[in-house]
Amino acid sequence: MAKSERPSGAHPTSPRGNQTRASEPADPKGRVLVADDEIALLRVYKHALVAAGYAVDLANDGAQAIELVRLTEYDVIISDISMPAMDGLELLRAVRSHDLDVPVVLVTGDPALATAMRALEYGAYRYLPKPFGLEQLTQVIDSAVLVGRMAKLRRRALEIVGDSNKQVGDRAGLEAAYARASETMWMAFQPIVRSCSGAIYGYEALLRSNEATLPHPGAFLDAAARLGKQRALGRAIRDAAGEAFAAAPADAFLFVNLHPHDLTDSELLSPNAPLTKLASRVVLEITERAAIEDVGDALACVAALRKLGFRVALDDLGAGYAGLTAFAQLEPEVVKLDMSLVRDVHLQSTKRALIRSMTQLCMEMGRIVVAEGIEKREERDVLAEIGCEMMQGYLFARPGRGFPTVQW
Ligand code: G
Ligand code: MN
Repeated sequence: MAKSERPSGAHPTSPRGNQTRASEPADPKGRVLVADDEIALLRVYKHALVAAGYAVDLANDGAQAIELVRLTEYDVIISDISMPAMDGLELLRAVRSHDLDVPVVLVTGDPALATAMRALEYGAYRYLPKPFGLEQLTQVIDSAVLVGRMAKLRRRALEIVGDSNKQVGDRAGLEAAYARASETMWMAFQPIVRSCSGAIYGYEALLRSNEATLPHPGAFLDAAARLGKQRALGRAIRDAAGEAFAAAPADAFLFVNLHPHDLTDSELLSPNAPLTKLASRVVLEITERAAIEDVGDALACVAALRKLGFRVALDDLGAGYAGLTAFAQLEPEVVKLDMSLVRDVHLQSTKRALIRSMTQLCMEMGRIVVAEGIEKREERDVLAEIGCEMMQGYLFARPGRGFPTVQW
């Protein structure tokens, strides 16, 4: 149902009653929802806002407010901070799971710096300590309406231009999006094949979710980092990958991406973790994009992982800024060449020469080379001729549910 089609029974009866529609301006400047547990105050707000040209809905607690937000698109929401059952900050968070942009103005009779800061951190548009003049209120609402409209336009522009990293506005919106992403998270698997035969060597587990505002794993992981939930997400990924892999072909390896951050999580070494139980079949990918030097005892941790039976791959080689320190320190059993190196390798002789040298060096050191992101037959043929042992990319199979079959 479209938000503007409100069923007639949906309005709370008290305190708004049936006179609401009658006293609304004919062509309102916008629609405002006011939530406050003091009914007398609600009437005052309403009177002032209707006089200023707004259509106004009232709610005398958070639950009623959320009910209305579900059915109606508001231009601004005003809420008292202290209300029984659901306070203004909780209301703000609940609002963000329905509307990422609507400005929320929080008012309070008990201004405390800590609450004010939390209100702003969670994306309240303004924090108004009582008492304030009605003129001040209408000024704040006038500007909030414009800001809210701008936010909606900006989101539409982002959808067109496609910078999907920046779609979730404030912290409350980010939390709501992150919660939805976590609920719908699943692991895709992409085959890694042997260059000589196309036989399966292993599968890389790749994070996926059905949350539209965090449309790729990078956005999901960034959201976790911004919310301080990196460690929890890392665990969820490893557990989900380990559990899903129970259904994989018997002799395949499982490749799992780790953030250097995950190396400091004691759970990583837990004998009871689903992944630890599979350790001898697991290759942990550590990216060259993030600086491993920043993680205090990363090397001790990698040594402990090897004791448990894990192998290590250096991921995204060629895409990092970090020189070869990670390569030297990690002593990876597997090296994954970044797709930026692989792309058009048949057309660019410098790339070809570089990959040839890297591959030869790896072979001399007994490391396995996986070329990532292969999309074209010409790339595959050149890489096979150079001697890359393993390959991965859309040309063979896209990441997908279960264990996708290979086109060879
Ligand atoms: O950083 P890492 O190498 O783990 O990232 C792998 C990412 O690359 C995944 O998100 C996966 O979906 C994507 N990917 C895998 N194969 C291809 C490919 O052939 N082309 C492109 N463009 N992306 C790929
Ligand atoms: Mn990877």
